[in-house]
This record gives sequence, structure tokens and C-alpha cells, in this order.
Amino acid sequence: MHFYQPERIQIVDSHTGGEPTRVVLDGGPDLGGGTVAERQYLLQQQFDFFRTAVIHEPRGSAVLVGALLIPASVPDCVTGVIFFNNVGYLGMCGHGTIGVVSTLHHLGRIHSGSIRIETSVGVVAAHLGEDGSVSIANVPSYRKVKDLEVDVPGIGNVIGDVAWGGNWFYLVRPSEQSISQDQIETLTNRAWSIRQAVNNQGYPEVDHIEIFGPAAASENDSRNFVLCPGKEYDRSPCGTGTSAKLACLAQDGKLAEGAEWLQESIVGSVFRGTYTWLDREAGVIAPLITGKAYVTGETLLLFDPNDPYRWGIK
Ligand code: PYC
Repeated sequence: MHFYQPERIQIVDSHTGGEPTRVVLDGGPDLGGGTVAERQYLLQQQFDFFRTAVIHEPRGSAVLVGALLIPASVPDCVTGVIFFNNVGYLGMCGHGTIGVVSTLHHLGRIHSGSIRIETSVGVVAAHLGEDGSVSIANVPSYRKVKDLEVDVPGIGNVIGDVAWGGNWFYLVRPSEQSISQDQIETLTNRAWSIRQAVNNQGYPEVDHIEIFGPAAASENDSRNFVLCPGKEYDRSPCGTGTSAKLACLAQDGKLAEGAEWLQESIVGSVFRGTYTWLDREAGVIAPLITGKAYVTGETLLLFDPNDPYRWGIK
């Protein structure tokens, strides 16, 4: 039984390369002390209706990523953040962190320069540039498995890498396949089948699938389609997915330390990525992802006790 009954929750909406972030400023449940990871677990176990109220229809939509701001447990962090989506909770979220930084700037809580933010999978550093661009020094990223072959019903054999970039990804080997908006339904179904095959083959942790094709703009290196855990596709190039990609490129010797990778999303937005080695032998990198977010709204969510759908349509 929970006694937390929100009446008002203050939010700021933004998008990063087309992918929305809904930052919750206050009105969340009391999660006590502890690390962000511990409080994320508590939110999930005891207050999941908070997530569904913020993200699900009729207030939200399946594509939203929520970012609940909470006090950090790490002394030099300006905030802690819990990321969540239409089906559960995320580790890190690259586009979401860029959204959080731009939101804090919009509110006058930070100025250009560097800050640190505690997430459930570690502390990330963020730099807000004078031009509004945000660079995220993401959590250490690495490839776990190279060339994992999976037999996907209705598709056949697919080869890809399993890698960590703050979330777990299966990165399908790049092909000449066109990644275009008129293919979204096909790509979604394809990625969903691939995810099930990868999970069944002993990688249940993989909940993001990344498919690569040629970039549309000649200055970019690649275009991706990223399917998120709740079967929604990422409108941005995906910060954690780009980090996982950088880890694979680094280990394959295809991108030098410090060189730039321009990752284009299916809607054409771009993240710039670079990396430095943390442990070359173990294949662990420190990715740096740069993008831009735009604030789209400031809202007070209201919870009428008589509203049968106040916790969202399940
Ligand atoms: O940018 O890391 C990201 C992300 C994860 C899920 C949606 N976006």
C-alpha cells in the first residue's frame, strides 16, 4: 500500500535530435537517501505508478523518456537523475542527459561550463557550450561479444556485436540497407525479432537493437535505427547506442582515439562522438557524445483523484 498521492508534478519537456525528454522537477515520491541506483530500485518496486502517470497516455506518449531529478549522493554532482520510459527504467540515457542539462540551463540553475550528474549506472560529466551544445562524458563503454550470430525466424542469420554504452545493445553489422523514415514499421518489426533471438540465445540483458546503414548526408559516417526496450524507436542517434558503437569501432581499429564519428539518426539528427582509451587491453573506452536539445514546454501535471486514468492507461 502506498500513501504517495501526487496532486501536482512540475515538468519541463525538451527534445534532443527529435527524441523527447520529460524532466520531472518536483512532485515525485520520497525515495529517502542512498545512491541513485538504490532509489531507482525503490521507485521501480514501490512507485511504478509514478512512471506510468508521467509517461503513459493520456498525459504522455510511448516515445517519451522521463528524467526524475533527485538529490545526488555523490558530493560534487549538481543532481541525480532516474531515467524511465514506457516499459521501465534505463541505466544512462545520452539524449536524456543532454535534455536535462539544457533544462537546467533554461531554468537558470546552471550556466555554460562543466557539471557532473549521478545516474543509476555511474557519474557522467557534462559540458554546456556557449552555443547551447552539450557534450556528455559517458560511463565507460565496451564490447562484450564480437560477431554474435543469431538465427532470426523469418529473417535468417544475423551477425552483430553485444556492447555496453550505459545500456545494453546488439549492434547489427552495418549493411547497405536503407535506413529511412518510410521503413520505420519494417525496421521496428525486424529489430524486435532480432532482439528476441538475441535474448533467447543467452543475452537477456540486451534491450536495445541498433541497425546501421549509409548516412544520408555525405559529411556523416553512418545512419542508425535504434529500437528501445518498449518497441519505440529513438528519434535521436542515441547517446548510449553511439557510445556502444564507438567501443566497437575502437576495438576493431576503425576509429582512432580522438577522431570524430558523426552518427546520424533515422530522422537525420546528428551526434558527434569521440573517445579516449581507459583500458586498451580490456577494450574499455571513455566516450564523449555531443548534441543539442531544445526546450518545448513547461507544464504542471495535475492528478484529479476522480480521474480513473490518472496513473496512465496500462
Ligand atoms: O540517447 O542514450 C540515449 C537513449 C537511450 C534510449 C533513448 N535514448
